[in-house]
Amino acid sequence: MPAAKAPSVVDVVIVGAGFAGMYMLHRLRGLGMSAHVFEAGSGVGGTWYWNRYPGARCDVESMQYSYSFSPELDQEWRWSELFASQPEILRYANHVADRFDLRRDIQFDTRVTEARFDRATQRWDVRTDHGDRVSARYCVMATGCLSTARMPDFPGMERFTGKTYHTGHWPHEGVDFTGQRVGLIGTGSSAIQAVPVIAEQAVQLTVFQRTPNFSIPSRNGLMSEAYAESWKADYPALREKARHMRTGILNNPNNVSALEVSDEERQRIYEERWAAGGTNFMAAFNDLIINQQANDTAADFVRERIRETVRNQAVAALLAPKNHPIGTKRICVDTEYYGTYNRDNVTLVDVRTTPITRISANGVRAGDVEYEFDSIVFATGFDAMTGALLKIDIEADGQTLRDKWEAGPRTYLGLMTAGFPNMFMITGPGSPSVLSNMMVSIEQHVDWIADGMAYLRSHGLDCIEATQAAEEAWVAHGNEVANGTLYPLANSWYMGVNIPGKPQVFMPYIGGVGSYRQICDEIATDGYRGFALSAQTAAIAAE
Ligand code: N01
Repeated sequence: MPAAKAPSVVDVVIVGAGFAGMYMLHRLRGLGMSAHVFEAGSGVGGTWYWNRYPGARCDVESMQYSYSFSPELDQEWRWSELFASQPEILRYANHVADRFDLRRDIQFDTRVTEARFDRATQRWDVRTDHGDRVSARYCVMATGCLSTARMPDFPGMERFTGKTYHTGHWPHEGVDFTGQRVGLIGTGSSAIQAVPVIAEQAVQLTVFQRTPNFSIPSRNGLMSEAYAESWKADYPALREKARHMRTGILNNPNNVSALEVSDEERQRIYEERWAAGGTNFMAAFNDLIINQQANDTAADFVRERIRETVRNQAVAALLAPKNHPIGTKRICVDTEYYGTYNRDNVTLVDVRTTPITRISANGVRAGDVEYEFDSIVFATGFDAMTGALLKIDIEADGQTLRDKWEAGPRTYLGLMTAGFPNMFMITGPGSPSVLSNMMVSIEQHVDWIADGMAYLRSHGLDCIEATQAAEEAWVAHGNEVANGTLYPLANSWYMGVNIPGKPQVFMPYIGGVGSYRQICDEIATDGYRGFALSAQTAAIAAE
């Protein structure tokens, strides 16, 4: 793979070559700006580069989980399944990198370690673990929301003599569990996809569950030519419509309360959505995430499906979530997850009643039982939304980002944080990001940032900074919207609860992708309201 070398001076440094970083580079080239991308992995694709666990696939339909910026790309690319698998999405990312000749400005296997803003020059000084040092006018953090894998700190981890894996750092050569006794810790989206596939290979699979999750069958299948064509025939209009949806997904929302219809009608609608599959289930009614009673009807429906599917009713009871409203922890999408517990070689261990006390040389100790394994899979999630950003030493005017966000992330629109001029975040905390179709949110942020840079240039300006007041108002608005929903009731990674010591604040913006886009557009049209814009010459004069 051709390795780009870092220039010493560049208009923009982009951190990360996932879908966000790749599109950012493409847009900046279109503006005639110089840009250099640093990427820790050896290839493009971000999340889809790292998360290679068995069963990994996207749970947004591929016709919608893809770039929309190029009508030619839209027409050329052909997905083989309704919900593409990780290898296919990674092939797509590589195709985009080749098609738009992106690699020549991407430096792989290089991690950004420091970024310091110099107020006098209004430039970022960016350094890497390979000794690169680049001076950049702008720094764009395309570091991903779920890119810092979280390993639990059970005592004895180092003593295990078998193999350990984290779903978010899966070996590129793959893992064959044939003939193995496998322990898997966690029951989030990654586990729910991996469990059915590992169960088919392993002699014995033991799943350690702390919190059961709601999962909807994907009903994935091969994508017919006719289905692909039905999208392609009207792609620009469908893409545009998706940009204004609440989640950035055309999910056929039913704008009716779950409490306004008869029991029979409600049941019929849930059954229809369940049979169709996927996250559209949560769009069955308009109040599922704001009204507990409405939410209970959906949760009860799914719990009933679990009882119907899982033969052993004691196991079914353990798998049925009780402590959070449906959808307030990320809804999962599966292929045969619950049915997998009917297999003789699969065991579920409830670690709430029998906590994992240590990892031993041979396996996992939970309660009084020592489980012996050849391999342990950690499907234990990520330090979400802030993890990757806070791993970098980011500093401006003597203040570090870690200090600034000590009590939780604070941003204006999830795009910038006050006190850190010319540093943008793509899908940062305070934006819809993880509550949306990431492709739609990524493109919206990249376009907004690129348009902003073009605006600055055309107005003889080169510095943009979120004001403290605008940030405070945005954080307050974000909290108010979140508190009007059921989301804060769940102990979720949205709230930072999965990381010991992490401040517990609701991190994404839940006002909806469509209305968020409108707010961002209005702010830009209004001369970037809430941002202080200036020119380097002005800064020097002020000094
Ligand atoms: O991680 P998670 P994930 N002892 O944090 C458990 C996206 N994604 O990798 O809930 C015992 O959801 C933890 O238990 P609890 C998607 O946005 C998308 O699965 O904290 N258990 C939980 O069950 C998703 O939400 C796709 O009680 C421990 C699990 O580990 C996000 O990524 C596919 C533990 C972690 O679940 C993260 O999903 C995959 C401990 N010490 C992921 N520590 C698609 O698009 C943690 N757990 C399809």
